Amino acid sequence: MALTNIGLFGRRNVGKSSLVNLLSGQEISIVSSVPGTTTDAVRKRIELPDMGKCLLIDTAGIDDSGDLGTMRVEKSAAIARQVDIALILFTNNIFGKEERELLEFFRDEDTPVILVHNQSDLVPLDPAVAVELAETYHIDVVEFSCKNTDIQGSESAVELLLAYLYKAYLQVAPYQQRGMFEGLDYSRVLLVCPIDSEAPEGRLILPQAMAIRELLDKRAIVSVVQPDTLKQYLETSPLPELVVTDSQVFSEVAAVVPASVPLTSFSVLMARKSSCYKHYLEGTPKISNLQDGDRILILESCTHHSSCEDIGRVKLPALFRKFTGKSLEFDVVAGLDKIERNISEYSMVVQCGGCMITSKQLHMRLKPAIKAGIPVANYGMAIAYMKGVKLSADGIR
Ligand SMILES: Nc1nc2c(ncn2[C@@H]2O[C@H](COP(=O)(O)OP(=O)(O)OP(=O)(O)O)[C@@H](O)[C@H]2O)c(=O)[nH]1
Ligand SMILES: [Mg+2]
Repeated sequence: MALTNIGLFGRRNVGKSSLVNLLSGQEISIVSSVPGTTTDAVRKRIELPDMGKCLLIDTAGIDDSGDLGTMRVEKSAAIARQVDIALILFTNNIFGKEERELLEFFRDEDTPVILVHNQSDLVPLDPAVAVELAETYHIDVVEFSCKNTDIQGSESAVELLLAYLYKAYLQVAPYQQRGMFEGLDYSRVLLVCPIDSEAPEGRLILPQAMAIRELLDKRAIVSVVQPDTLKQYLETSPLPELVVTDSQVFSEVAAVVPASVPLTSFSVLMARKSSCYKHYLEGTPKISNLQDGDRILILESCTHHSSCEDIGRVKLPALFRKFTGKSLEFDVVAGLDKIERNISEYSMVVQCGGCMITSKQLHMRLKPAIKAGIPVANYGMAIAYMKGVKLSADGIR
């Protein structure tokens, strides 16, 4: 199960850093009575009961002012977009404009929120405030104190908070990524990684590095070759149980690897990880139904990787046009940029591997298309389909 990102938000001095320290059992974040103590976000990996690995993200106050303060507020807003679960802390029964805007933002993003009235040892939660929030937003408030965690009587406030966190976690669990090789039990795997002019200097790209790491974790034996040494490898070494290739050389590799050996690509494995995989499986064959004048949206989630950029802007559109023989229009939207056109103007949406965004971000990105019944595909699956590589429901040839 992947890491669950839990963000703590609220005004300055409400006790965000104190709560991070309390949950992690360590003095991770600096706590002080000076408002604006936390400037840059502080991240701490912890294990929470039943939820496994979580990343706590302590943020700067949402009410900070001045030039630097505004930058901090913007930084907190950027983090708000990345979290799976949000805690909004408030004190003194003040749940004002900032908190309401934040709460509504999370609602729009389908991010579960837990409201925490902190410092309740100083000023207890006013039942009228709790009722108003319950009526307006259908949300409970946890009465909490970092200083006196027995505030809830027999049930400690920490236990109550953990119970709320677990409830929120169950809501986001369906988005959580699976491993690239989850459900695939191969102990000898060959990876085909082209090192061409588009490869980054001195390192492997993320899906390749992730695959190697995951296979090593599974105690599999991993071999790595370039496309031009693949033949030599197959002639001189025992046959691998699975071959994983870069999508761009899918057909070349498929021609050389014996039909008896299961074959897939890094981007298909990335697609398998995602909660959208079943939509990709359904959507990809719809490429064959595209008509002249159809418009296709390409969602490219990293902004810095030149080889992805080239695939999304040049290679994929060329492949679509060649395969369908139709005149098609393409829009590329990079990063988490806004999609300008109405989603209903598109006949298909093609998502990149999504290795640079969280599974929830990917899910949210594709949700409007899925809701509107527009076929969605992923780079690797679309490429395999158009290159004539037939994949099973498990993503394997
Ligand atoms: N009495 C009481 N004091 C608390 C509680 N939680 C935090 N504090 C105190 O409140 C002050 C602010 O706590 P922080 O954890 O630094 O607050 P913060 O929200 O991280 O503040 P910024 O980083 O400035 O945004 C510190 O003096 C804490 O010791 C609480 O539940 N009760
Ligand atoms: Mg702080």
